[in-house]
Amino acid sequence: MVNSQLQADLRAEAARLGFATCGFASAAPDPRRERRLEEFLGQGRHGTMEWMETRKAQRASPQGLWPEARSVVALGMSYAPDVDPLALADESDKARISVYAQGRDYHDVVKKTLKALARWLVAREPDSELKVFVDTAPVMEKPLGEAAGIGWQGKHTNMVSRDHGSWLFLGAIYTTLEFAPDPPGRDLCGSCRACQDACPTEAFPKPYQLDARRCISYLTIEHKGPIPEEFREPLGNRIYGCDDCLAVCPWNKFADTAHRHIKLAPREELTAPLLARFLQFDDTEFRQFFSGSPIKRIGRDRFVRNCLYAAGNSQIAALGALVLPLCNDENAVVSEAATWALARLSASP
Ligand code: B12
Ligand code: SF4
Ligand code: SF4
Repeated sequence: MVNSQLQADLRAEAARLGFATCGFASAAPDPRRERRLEEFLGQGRHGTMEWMETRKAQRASPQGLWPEARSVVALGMSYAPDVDPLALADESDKARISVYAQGRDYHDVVKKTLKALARWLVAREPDSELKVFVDTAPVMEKPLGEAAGIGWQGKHTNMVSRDHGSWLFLGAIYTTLEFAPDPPGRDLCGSCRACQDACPTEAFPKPYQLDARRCISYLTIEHKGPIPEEFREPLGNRIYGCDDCLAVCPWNKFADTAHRHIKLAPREELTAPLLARFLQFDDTEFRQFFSGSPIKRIGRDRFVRNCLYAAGNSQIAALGALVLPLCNDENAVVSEAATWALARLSASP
């Protein structure tokens, strides 16, 4: 077992680098975690995210990915918003972008900070080995974060921290060092069901379980073709991701921007952008505008598709003039979305 001074120093270094929270867990397999992943995939709840299935064995446990791993250092970085993310819900001329995507790409910020922490650890323990992860690797960051005591997986399935609410990006370091595990996070949801009631698409078949195929985050970011008709109206003006189940969580009253990482502040022009502007984006403008943003990953066509559904929901007849030319867009998904939006705008009062 590693000496406790190193563990305390690592926590202090993580805080110094800007992580809001840090905890330790064993890298050994956890049968319950494996079974739940199995169930999620078995029920097809991952939709078209086939990458979750292909590397199931590696995702299920740290040692499935890297047999030499002995401990996990779980880290959370705050991106607490300045304003209520639900504030724009009724402003249909504006496009709602989820808080996590209003600033710089968090993958870059978290990865860079994880690497700095990793360098520090290797300098202290030169014989140890480690690997750093954020989001894209086959790593179950939420259950590992819970095991490491940085919070618990709430009924909306995201990690909630007593001190920072749900506005935390997660990252992990797998290491060959044997750290003493922290006590796991305790579930403090109690009888609350605010997130379950807030979901506009009924994406929770049960508390603590999400059917990604119904989630607006999946539909607007991961789903490539036309979004099924039943979900288009519930999208409202959300054009990239969704925050509703997070935003209503009472534990977010403990989240404050003082703990937000300095590089995760929102870009002013993404906090309440005009839908009309985005409807006019061609590929070049899209790439330029979203350079360094996670939104760039979905490409212009999927982005404009989402904006067209929002236009169709807006009841702003004047947007028809911007939607009309998109009915002949080269991309079939865009042109179909434009035709749908135009029909809705013509029928609106
Ligand atoms: C795939 C994915 C998605 C998918 C599926 C989400 C999901 N819930 O699985 C989609 C595209 C929908 C998505 C959306 C979002 N995501 Co996402 N996503 C991921 C990713 C890449 C993998 C998650 C995963 O493994 N899912 C598989 C399922 C099986 O795992 P699970 O959610 O942990 O499910 C557990 C529960 O269901 C539980 N369970 C089942 N039954 C029961 C019963 C009881 C009683 C209990 C207690 C538990 C329980 O067991 C399961 C296994 O542990 C992670 C990054 C990573 N590598 O971990 C980011 C990640 C989870 N996403 C993140 C974020 C920020 C979001 C969004 C908020 C973005 C947005 N604003 O639009 C939304 C939130 C939607 C929501 N309510 O979950 C953050 C979450 C941070 C946090 N504080 O938790 C992560 C960790 C990325 C990061 N590095 O920060 N995401
Ligand atoms: S992110 Fe939105 S659509 Fe997805 S589960 Fe939460 S409230 Fe429902
Ligand atoms: S809104 Fe309520 S039920 Fe949902 S995660 Fe937060 S405390 Fe738990």
